[in-house]
Amino acid sequence: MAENNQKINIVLAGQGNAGKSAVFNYLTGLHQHIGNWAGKTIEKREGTLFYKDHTVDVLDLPGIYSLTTYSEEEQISREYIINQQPDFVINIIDSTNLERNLIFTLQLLELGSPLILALNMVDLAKKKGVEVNVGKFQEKLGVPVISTVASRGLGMTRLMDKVIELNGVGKNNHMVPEYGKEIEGCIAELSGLLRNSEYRYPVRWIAIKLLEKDQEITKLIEKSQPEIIDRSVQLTEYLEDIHGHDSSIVIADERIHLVAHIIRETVKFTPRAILSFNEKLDSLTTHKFTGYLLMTVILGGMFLSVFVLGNWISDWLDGVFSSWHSWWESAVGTTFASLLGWSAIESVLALIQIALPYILPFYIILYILEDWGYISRISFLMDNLMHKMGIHGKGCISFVIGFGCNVPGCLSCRIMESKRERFITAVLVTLVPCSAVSVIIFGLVGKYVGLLWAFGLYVFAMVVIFIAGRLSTKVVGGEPVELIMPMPDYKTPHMRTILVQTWDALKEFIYIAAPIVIVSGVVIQAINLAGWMPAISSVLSPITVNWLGLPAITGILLIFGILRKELILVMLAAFLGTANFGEVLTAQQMLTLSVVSMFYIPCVATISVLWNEYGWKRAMAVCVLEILFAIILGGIVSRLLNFVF
Ligand SMILES: Nc1nc2c(ncn2[C@@H]2O[C@H](COP(=O)(O)OP(=O)(O)OP(=O)(O)O)[C@@H](O)[C@H]2O)c(=O)[nH]1
Ligand SMILES: [Mg+2]
Repeated sequence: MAENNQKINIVLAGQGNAGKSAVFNYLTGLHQHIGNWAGKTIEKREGTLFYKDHTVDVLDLPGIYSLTTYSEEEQISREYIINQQPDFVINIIDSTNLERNLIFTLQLLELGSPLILALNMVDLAKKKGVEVNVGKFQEKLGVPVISTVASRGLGMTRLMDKVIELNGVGKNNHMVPEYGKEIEGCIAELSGLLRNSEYRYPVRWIAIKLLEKDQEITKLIEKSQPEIIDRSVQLTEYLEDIHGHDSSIVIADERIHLVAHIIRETVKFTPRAILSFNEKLDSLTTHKFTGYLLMTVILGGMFLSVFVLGNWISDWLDGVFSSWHSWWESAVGTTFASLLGWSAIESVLALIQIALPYILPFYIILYILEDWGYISRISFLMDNLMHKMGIHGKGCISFVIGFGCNVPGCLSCRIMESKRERFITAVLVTLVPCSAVSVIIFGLVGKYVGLLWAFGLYVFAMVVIFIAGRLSTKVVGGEPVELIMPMPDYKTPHMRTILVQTWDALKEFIYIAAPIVIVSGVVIQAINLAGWMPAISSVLSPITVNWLGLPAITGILLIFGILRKELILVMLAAFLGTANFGEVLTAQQMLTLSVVSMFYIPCVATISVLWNEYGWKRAMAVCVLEILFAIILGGIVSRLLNFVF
């Protein structure tokens, strides 16, 4: 066991997308989600590393992606830093974006945190012609600076060596950001008034926050020393009179100047006459004509490759598994127990044969697009359309993530600025066809009705989401918050990151889906063998058979589908003993079943996220509305299809 004095706590903090989770993953061997857009890390996550006789607890914080003083994420970081008093705060900085990143560094310096800077992404900075003089930089800020390339683990050993070298040495003599004369005068006066009080925060920092009109700090001081607030109000008015702006803007401006000054003294820019490949790509992919064209090609290509690859793997597996049933029967016989046993096996085989082949390529391609930086471009291109739905363009990021799985899709809505937009976006995300629904669309409609019909279903889902967005904005009211969205540079996708993340997604799929599938398969078979199936099916048949025109068995499948939507198809195959759905469903039924599966209810995992984030009343309201909507829509679609087939 490590001794107490060998335990070190470090916190990784920094702007969104700076590479905190990449550092965290490298140090701890854990797998926090990584991607090239700001706002991936939702909850703080802890991990431990053993290094040179030290136990180092590492904490990955959500990124800061707004420069306003009131951003929730900045509060999470500062609360954590002040309350937990970590031994070191490692400020991860994106070197390609120093202006933006250093503003947060100044705030950390003001907070008096024991700071070490990791100048990350120096590989990309170099390509952009940005070269930081690390020695000068270190001197200027008065804190140790290590250059790193977190995605490849470069500089991580030096970072940890620095932590260990400085452990117990005491605070370093860091720079105190200095503002203009008037502001310093105000800070000095407030600091004087605060001098004898006992707050957890440094006095100078509180003074600055009061001048910035930070709501939380103002409330805190108002409770015990309201006279200080009276004075700070006078001082902010005085600053606003001189500068003609809100005092928080005056201070933000000064920070920007300070950062510009630091950069001027420590960074060498070598302008390049020729645009890099990524820069050219950036203008092409965000152009008002080529941008949309490329988006259609990229997303179309994505779905096409998932379909082609998925079909190919699925057919190949079909051949592999085809003789297993007869083996089983000849080996174990056809007793009640053996039939149930086969149901369990059959369910898993169906899962592997029907779901996995589509989910695997889907995630690989999604993670490539994510790590490359394309997802932010999609939301940039879709910004106008998203505004028409009453939400900010970055909501589109949640939609794209939702294509993988609605759970992280709904969680990522936290990047939305207002509660109103958060909720609307989350509800709309539940309508996005996730990879489980895609299994149904590809494996059923794509394979047996035609690829164009499958594409049509995606377009149909988009139209439904758009209309639902417009309606919910009308119901909830309000306007989207105007906010500039950070657009990360393109990065060469990192293959290891992509494979590790795909494996994580698959692992979760296997660990969670497999047990559910086995239990559901056995239960359905037991119900069937007991002869109860007709009774249960007939309860639901007014909806399934009469209204939707589906076989009666789909009723029970739709109920089990709430657990996981791919179950609808997997259980159907297991129950029928064939994955050749063409024999048992008509094209019209396949399309109707897909439409209903797409919208009829979020799966339990998504419901629990909605419940957690927005309360049970809203979660239940969403479920009930979606069930009604899907049933009504399914019946209409089924009738309309009468004219086609
Ligand atoms: N080229 C290069 N890419 C990097 C480096 N560090 C991280 N990345 C990539 O940068 C992107 C962002 O990395 P993350 O670790 O997810 O960033 P984060 O700070 O945790 O982001 P949030 O959780 O959203 O705040 C990912 O695509 C990484 O693969 C680096 O040093 N060089
Ligand atoms: Mg992160």
